[in-house]
Amino acid sequence: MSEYTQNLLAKVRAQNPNEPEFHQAVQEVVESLDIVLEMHPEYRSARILERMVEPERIIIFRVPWMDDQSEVHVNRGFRIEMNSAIGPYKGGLRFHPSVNLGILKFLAFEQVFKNSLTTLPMGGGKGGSDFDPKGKSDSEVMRFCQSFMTELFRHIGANTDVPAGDIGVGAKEIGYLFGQYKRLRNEFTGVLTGKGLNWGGSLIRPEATGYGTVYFAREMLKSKGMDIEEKSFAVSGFGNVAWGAVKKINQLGGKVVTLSGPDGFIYDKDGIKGEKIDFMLKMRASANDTVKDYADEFKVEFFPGLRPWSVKVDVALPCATQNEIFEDDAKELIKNGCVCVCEGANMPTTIEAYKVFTQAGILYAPGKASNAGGVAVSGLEMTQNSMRLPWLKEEVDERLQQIMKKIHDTCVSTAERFGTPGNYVNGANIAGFLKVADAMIDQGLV
Ligand code: NDP
Ligand code: 2IT
Repeated sequence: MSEYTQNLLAKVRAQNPNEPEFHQAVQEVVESLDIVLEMHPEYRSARILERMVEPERIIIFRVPWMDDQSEVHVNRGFRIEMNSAIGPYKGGLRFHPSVNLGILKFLAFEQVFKNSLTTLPMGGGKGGSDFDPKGKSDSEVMRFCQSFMTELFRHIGANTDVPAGDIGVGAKEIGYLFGQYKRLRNEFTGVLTGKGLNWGGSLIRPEATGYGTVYFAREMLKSKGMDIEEKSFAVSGFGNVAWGAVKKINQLGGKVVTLSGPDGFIYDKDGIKGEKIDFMLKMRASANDTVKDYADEFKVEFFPGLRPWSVKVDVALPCATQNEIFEDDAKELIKNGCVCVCEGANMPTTIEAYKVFTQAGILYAPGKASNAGGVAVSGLEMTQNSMRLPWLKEEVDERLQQIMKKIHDTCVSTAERFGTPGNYVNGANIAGFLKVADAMIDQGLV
């Protein structure tokens, strides 16, 4: 790392204490950018990076709500409006007890680069709450969402900031949030994406992140003369992203043998297919949050407290959460012959682990490139809302495939142009950066 980026990173650490995930996300990006800053000192003198690590605006608010026993609870709500150089802030909302400022800043920072890669006009943002949806009744979730939106509505809008789902926020929560926004503003606009299909949502949005990740993996494999057919996959998580990925892998002839949850992982040697994929939806909706339910239902092996990276597979798709592949996991995957790691989750691989992958020369794609299909179809949902015209499933899917291929090819060509062929991390970081940086320069001191 150059002295300039070392200093920048030291400053980020000092000014944002107790935010290790944010430091990690910034480090991964600035390590890739040294070469760009060397070739283009104008980015340095315009202090583009210094500006990009500082959110344009952070909103933190109180979310009081009442449970079914009339007990009052107070959670903390957040929205990080990170960068609007290329479009309105865009990014999901996460409801999970682990949510804090640092985690949402890392997610918002990643989102800026990801959204830039999609080729669509979207800035970057992220939000959420430390609310734990686990075990809550529908009416409790509704009251929480209404209270959350009662503050958030004044900060967002179809041309300002467009939230969507993430961990703990799916179609149900988006519905409650949208209903409250509509009441408060008295307008029906595309202020959220991931909406219900009969009230402005886009076909394929629920599947988009998982599908997109698999389309991306297909391109990676193709670049080495390989195919998804007959390949075995380890998938982690069992939420929205994992579900879409498992569906698409099956459609393309691959076999998924693992899923994981906070309680451990399951190994299904016959493959997760057919009704077993539908069971994933039931597990997610049950608010139980245990993947062991799958092992009980289909009589397969369950490994409590472990992650699925010790299983022998061709491809690994981490789809649960940040920092779930550590250095030892990475070594284990490579030892077992894994040829490709493609991230469905955001930053699931630690910096030490991703260095193991790049040194071993296997195919490795960072989430900001490979999981961009979710936000890309969110962007297409915004387009359809603006036109007031829904597209057919085939049309959305075709565009998603084109976008994922374009992101893949951009990563490859950019990595090559900057002297690190095959390095998708550099390709994604540099290509994502250049578009936003140039827009910031065009717009003056913003
Ligand atoms: P879901 O809430 O649908 O599922 C998340 C899954 O991961 C749940 O099973 C959850 O269980 C599990 N999980 C969370 N933390 C852990 C943990 N520490 N160990 C093991 N499992 C865990 O979320 P999504 O599928 O939407 O999101 C998954 C990942 O994909 C996240 O990193 C998200 O940021 C990313 N992503 C999501 C997109 C989307 O459109 N939804 C788009 C792009 C990326 P539990 O709740 O009990 O912890
Ligand atoms: O991490 C992500 O890209 C998302 N959670 C989806 C964001 C969106 O606006 O669809």
